[in-house]
Amino acid sequence: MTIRKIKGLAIECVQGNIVDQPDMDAIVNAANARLLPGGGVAGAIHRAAGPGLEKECRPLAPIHPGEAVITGGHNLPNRSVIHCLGPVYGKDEPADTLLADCYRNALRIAAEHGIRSVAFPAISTGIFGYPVEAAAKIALKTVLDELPRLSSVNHIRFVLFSSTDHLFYERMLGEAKTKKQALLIDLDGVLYVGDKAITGAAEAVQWLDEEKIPYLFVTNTSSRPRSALVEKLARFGIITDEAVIFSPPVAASQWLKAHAPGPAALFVPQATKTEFNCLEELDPYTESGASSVVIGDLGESWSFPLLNRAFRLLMAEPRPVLVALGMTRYWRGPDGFHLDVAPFVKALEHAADCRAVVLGKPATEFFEAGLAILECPTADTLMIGDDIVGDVHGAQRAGMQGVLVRTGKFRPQDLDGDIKPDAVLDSIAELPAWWENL
Ligand code: AR6
Repeated sequence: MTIRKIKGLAIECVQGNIVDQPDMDAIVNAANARLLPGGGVAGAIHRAAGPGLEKECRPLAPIHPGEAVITGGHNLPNRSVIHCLGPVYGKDEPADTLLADCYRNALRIAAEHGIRSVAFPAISTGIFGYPVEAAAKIALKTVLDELPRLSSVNHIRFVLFSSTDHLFYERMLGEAKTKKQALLIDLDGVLYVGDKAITGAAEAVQWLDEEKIPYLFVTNTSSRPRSALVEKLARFGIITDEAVIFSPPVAASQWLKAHAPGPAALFVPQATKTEFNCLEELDPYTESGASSVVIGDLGESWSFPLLNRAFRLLMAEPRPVLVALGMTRYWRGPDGFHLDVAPFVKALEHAADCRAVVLGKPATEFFEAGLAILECPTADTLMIGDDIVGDVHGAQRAGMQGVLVRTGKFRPQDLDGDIKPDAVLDSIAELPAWWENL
């Protein structure tokens, strides 16, 4: 059995009987024009549903090739039956359009009725004589073309009677969708710079929502909690939710709970501490007894005594683990470049002779944790960011594609180095047009 997840829709094919799909809301009937019991699929469905189905069908008939109507499931385990009349091959023309109409109309009726899962037989490929390979390609293409309009429908199953047909569907489904299917999106520098939105960013995110393309905002920001980022994005017309934002504090608090329970010495801004609520915080004045020393972006709050306290904690026995909330070297604000987390972590690693666990970009583990939330295979995901190292190279090392935008911290010389982005866009506003041509 092959299941593909494409833009939030699960598409699968199974070998079996259409009347034996109890987990599906609706099954599709390869009907005849009068919606009567017949051979093949129609015969099986009417037999399993009982005479009530034929009675309900009577006033709905006749239907024409390409049309679809819906009835209840009667004695079937399914809520509904959608009846389609496929074209008779060599007679009803244009056969390909009429067959596509069957799938399109069935899916539109399903969406109108709030149906979530639909099982299709290979319409027209039995008594009506349509070559199964050509029919299969039309079926899959039509389903994919309908994706943006599927609303409630999130699961489609092709049910094939014969093993040969099933094998062909398996292969076709396996080869489908060469496009990338999901996105990780950096925030700062991609959607906004400082307090200024990037032109077209809100529209690009809205387009992702409309197209149902799964995405996760992946930021190395450790200077503010997700709640503040949600508010900030809302000011730019981007309505989102904390669950769609993945940041080093979130990854770090999960990791510390599992790997270094005990008092955490938090070198993060006060506002970000809420993300670590599940951990015990070490008293801010002690210089020993930490299980972990967590370094975030303290910006101008860094001072020698503060950095030195982190160093002393790291030197105390038993030695705590040093955790870096990302390894971003610098960021660009409206007034110019600012040191980020990495330089301070490097200083502490050097002085205390230890290696930090990096829970943020460009660490592969961080990208992988984000991908796990998206439930999308690595190879099907791309990362879009303004940092050639943290975003593009980090994503490429984790097995994704990395797309660079010429906004935020981008500098033309970024393109002269060894790291080659998979694509370079002037800004995220170009994303929809670029994606369509993938
Ligand atoms: N479950 C899944 N697939 C099936 C089943 C089943 N129970 N039975 C057959 N198939 P067909 P059509 C496969 O002939 O070509 C009827 O008599 C079958 O192997 O049911 O659209 C109607 O009354 C084939 O691959 O549908 C119409 O007059 C595919 O399903 C006419 O046949 C479709 O076969 C419709 O012809």
